[in-house]
Amino acid sequence: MKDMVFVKTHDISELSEELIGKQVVLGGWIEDLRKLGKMSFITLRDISGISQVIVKGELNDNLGEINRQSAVRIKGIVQETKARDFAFEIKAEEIEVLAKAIHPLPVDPIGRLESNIDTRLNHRALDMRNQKTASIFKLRHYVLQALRKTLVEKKFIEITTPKIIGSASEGGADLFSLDYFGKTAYLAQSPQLYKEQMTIGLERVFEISNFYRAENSHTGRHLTEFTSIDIEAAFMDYEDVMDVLEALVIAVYTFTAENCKKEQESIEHTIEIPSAPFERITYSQCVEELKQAGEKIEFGDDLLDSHLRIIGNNHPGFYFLTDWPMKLKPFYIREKDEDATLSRSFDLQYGYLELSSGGTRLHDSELLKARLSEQGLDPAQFEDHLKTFDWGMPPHSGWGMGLDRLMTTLIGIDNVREVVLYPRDPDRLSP
Ligand code: AMO
Repeated sequence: MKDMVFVKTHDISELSEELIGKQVVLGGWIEDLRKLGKMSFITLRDISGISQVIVKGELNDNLGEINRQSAVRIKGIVQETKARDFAFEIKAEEIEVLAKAIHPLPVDPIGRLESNIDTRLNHRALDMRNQKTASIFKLRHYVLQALRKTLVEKKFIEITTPKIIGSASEGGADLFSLDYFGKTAYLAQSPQLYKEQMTIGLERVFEISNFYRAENSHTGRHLTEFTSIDIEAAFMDYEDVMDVLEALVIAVYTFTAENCKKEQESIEHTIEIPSAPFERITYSQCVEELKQAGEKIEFGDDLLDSHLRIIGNNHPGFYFLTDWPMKLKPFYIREKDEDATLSRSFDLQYGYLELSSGGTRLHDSELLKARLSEQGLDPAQFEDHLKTFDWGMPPHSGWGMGLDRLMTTLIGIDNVREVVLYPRDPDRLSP
């Protein structure tokens, strides 16, 4: 027979008119408990909502002390309520404490006592009982759904590439290394080489996975482990994959704006659907704007955070920054036919924040070998990758977008740690 502690007949959100007078068994956590002499009022929460439970008579006399946030199972009859905050209430018949919560808890899940982000991250599982935090992760779940649905509709095939690799995918810097049975292995920085290879058979692929960067950055937008959404598509140029990216961002915003009303209320932020097309500004235009703003910058210089803040102020919201100088781009990016100093590449920006970068790739193995050498990389290290270019490599393009960063734009906050369950940064390796 099934152990009764696992039996729950309804989620709180499933309580309805039809259930009035009927018995239900609910399971959840005690958010509030008020004893008023002959009667007690319990506020019970589960993932779907909250309900009021009335405890009377002998059950009330024997109720004893139950700490708030203890896990309980409550059997009772559904009835109408006069309480303003609830649609129904439960007249309790049985209350079973399944697991006690200590008092006081290290963070207050109701959020009445605010905790700083480090304290919340140190007790992340408990933080998830805070409705604001839970709503952020429900939104992340809906974002993932919208991403997958939209990419599948555009005929992209989902792949999973290795995270333990034998040589760098993005060049030498920022690699975590590990001992792999006496050899040195690395944690993948991106699926770059694998996703490109997959275009020779699957044409259009995408991956949503965690990747690793040994960057000693202490900002609100850098993590050492981040979630990346990557695509790669045969027979598409960079402008085509920019269109895919723009449509995807709009799909994510539209889906969550329309389907996540409760979550938006809970985080006190309204999702505004951006309008398309996103502005497209070239790197050269950017340099001109910066010069006009009095910055000392020349063509070929990388854009610093301070530069991007100026450009972001001039162009709030989403915009593409295109046609970067070749010398600022990784080895796999192709140059423009009409000007070899420029690349077929782009970043998607949200104000000062870089959300994505991508471009058209070199698909000729000789050119790719030459490029690797030019950038001081050893083609021998890329032998496994280079040989696939002799098997009928189609012209192709793609991009990678940081999911964590995208989430921050969606919910209007500026620290990626808020949208990652257990963030990893140079100072944080646990929990
Ligand atoms: P890039 O290195 O620009 O490009 O990374 C793509 C996007 O990934 C996110 N990102 C990060 N997010 C949080 N913390 C980090 N440390 C971090 N590093 C990167 C950013 C960034 O825009 N292979 C190419 C993409 C491609 O051309 O397909 C690449 O990895 O949002």
